Amino acid sequence: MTKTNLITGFLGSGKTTTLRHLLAQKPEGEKWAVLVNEFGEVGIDGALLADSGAVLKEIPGGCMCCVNGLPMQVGLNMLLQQAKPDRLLIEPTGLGHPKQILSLLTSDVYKNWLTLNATLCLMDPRQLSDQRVINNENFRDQLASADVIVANKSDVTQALDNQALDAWFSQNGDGRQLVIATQGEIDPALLDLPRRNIAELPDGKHHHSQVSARGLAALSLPETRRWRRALNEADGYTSCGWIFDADTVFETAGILDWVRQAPVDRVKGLLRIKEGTLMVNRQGDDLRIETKPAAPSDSRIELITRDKAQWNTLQSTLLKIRLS
Ligand SMILES: Nc1nc2c(ncn2[C@@H]2O[C@H](COP(=O)(O)OP(=O)(O)O)[C@@H](O)[C@H]2O)c(=O)[nH]1
Ligand SMILES: [Mg+2]
Repeated sequence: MTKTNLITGFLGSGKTTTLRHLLAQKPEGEKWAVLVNEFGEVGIDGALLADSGAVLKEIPGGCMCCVNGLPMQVGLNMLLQQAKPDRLLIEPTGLGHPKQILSLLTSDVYKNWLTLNATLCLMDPRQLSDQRVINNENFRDQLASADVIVANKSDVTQALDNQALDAWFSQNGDGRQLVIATQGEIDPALLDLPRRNIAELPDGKHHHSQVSARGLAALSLPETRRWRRALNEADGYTSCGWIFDADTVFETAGILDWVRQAPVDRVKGLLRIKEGTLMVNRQGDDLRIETKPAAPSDSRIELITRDKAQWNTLQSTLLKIRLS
């Protein structure tokens, strides 16, 4: 039986950061697997987790519980049957539907394969002051279906955010454990906590568009052999991602400015620069930059926003930042 946890949380709350911390604590000799589902079509979290020593399966492009749960079931079956991991950590998209995922994981199909332990939900307490986030159904469902709430980013939260967290938790805590964390540095022992009996959640609206405008915009452009773009739209959010071929190199200062200034909620990317690989991960003003000397096998960057974005304007600036 594979001990399994869902690691949920809204866009940019720190799920992947937490996974990286947990994977770094993996006991020698144990086999861990990670199933990561991203809202964007392009898939970047996998690359951020690639050096972790875990067996990794990515499902990009929307919510893994949708389309009858098939993409998730295929990915999950492959991981459980081929890798037979001791532990499985699942990161759904920040816009995912935890109820549907939990019901799949607790269904008969998996009862001989996995033991579902506590669901951990990451949150950025600053989001409690953002009406559009707290009214978002996915945000609310994720917190409601969690067994442990992890208030992350304690290095950047202010007194007001902590008051908002206290107020929220006294109303919604419901006897659950609250963990305060920075950079997702939580105790791996939390993974062994059992799942609580959670109240039935109301069925969330489940309005994911089934047809995304995959690459349509790029088709008319003569340069498509060097890059393509893909859009996804669901639950009021849109993502736009670009993949460039292995020979494309970006100018470092220019791409960093573009990442900082793009008027969107979320930016994730893995890009070839002269010095090797640049990894960028931005939520609001939180920006993490990492570099590696080796060049990546392609360059990819993804933006997510709930407001209308000028994808074509952003794209033409992005294309100009290429050195080759
Ligand atoms: N300041 C600060 N930034 C954080 C913390 N945890 C994560 N981040 C940053 O928040 C952004 C989103 O993190 P990520 O783990 O990718 O979020 P995910 O979308 O939930 O997987 C990245 O820029 C992280 O470096 C934290 O505790 N403090
Ligand atoms: Mg992530």
